Amino acid sequence: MLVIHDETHREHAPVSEFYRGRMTPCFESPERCDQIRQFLERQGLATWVTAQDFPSRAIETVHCPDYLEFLRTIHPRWCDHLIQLGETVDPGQIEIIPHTFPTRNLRSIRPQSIHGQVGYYAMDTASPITASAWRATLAASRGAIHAVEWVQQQVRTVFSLSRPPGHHACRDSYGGYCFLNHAAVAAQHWLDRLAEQGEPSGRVAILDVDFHHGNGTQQIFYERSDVLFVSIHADPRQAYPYFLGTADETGAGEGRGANLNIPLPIGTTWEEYGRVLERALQAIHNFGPHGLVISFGADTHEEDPISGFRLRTNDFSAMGQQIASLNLPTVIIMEGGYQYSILGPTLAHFLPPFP
Ligand code: OKP
Ligand code: ZN
Repeated sequence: MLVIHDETHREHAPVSEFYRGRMTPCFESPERCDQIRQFLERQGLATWVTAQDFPSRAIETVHCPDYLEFLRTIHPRWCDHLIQLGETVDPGQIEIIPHTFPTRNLRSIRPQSIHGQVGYYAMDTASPITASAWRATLAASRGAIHAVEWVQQQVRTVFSLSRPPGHHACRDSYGGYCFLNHAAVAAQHWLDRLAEQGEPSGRVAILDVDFHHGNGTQQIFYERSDVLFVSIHADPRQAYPYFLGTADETGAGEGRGANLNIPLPIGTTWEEYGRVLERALQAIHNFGPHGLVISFGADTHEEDPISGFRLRTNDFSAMGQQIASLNLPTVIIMEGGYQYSILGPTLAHFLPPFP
């Protein structure tokens, strides 16, 4: 398996997140990628490639300019603000967490205050912005773009091993540890390349098998017919992101019918999961896409500390086999998975069925 990986992610190492009413160690840490990298290396399962910079407009297409400007500049501006207040600041130690949000009884007024700006673009308090969050996130999106470049060559499947994850990031909001939506960037870049190659009516399917609903990916493509979004995830009545991901969200406008949510109850095992995966794959097959992007989360594993499905390590072989039988050029993007010890073995079961 060709695996794209860039060490830049290590610089983004949030110390704590606001969770269950207190500051707790951040689940989304560099150790996640390190574990997978070491395991795949030891098993001889990966050919490593460093993410390179390709000319692409995909990030600017799926995200809003003001949001990108915010992500790029907020950390230094926040530090300057603290310095002006007379504080001694070590930027490497500063993690930004919002506290006030424009919820439905307020208005989304363009904020002037730096606190207002953070709340304006955030969806939760569990996604600290570190000094290197932007650099790491950008490297991860670069990996997704580079992965598409490879599947445009002779390579059938490419895995972009990156963090922070991306599927909760919307056109102009961040949350769930996600800042840029790498799966959306990959799909967009793929369509752009198809258009360049004389295929203006290209289609890409995104299959999201992370435990959490990929609300960002859904939002970005909700009104578009060129990207099918299919997600199997924990019922939002029971799990994050709580406010999106029900089965009746099927797309709007041009995108009507191009969004498929399959929510499952906490406690779901492979028996049921495998059945609904068949349904998901049938929908993708019917869509007839040129390529497939997988948002892969290892947090459906029974040992994940913040999730609630009951998949076992072996089940990921079956999952890989089922998806690989679609026989499509495939880009796999790393999303969640927080039980560090099972991440390597889980990927080592999921990846090999792909050609
Ligand atoms: C990111 B990805 C609620 C705590 C909030 C957010 C989880 C983000 C998961 N239980 N934590 O989809 O794995
Ligand atoms: Zn997740």
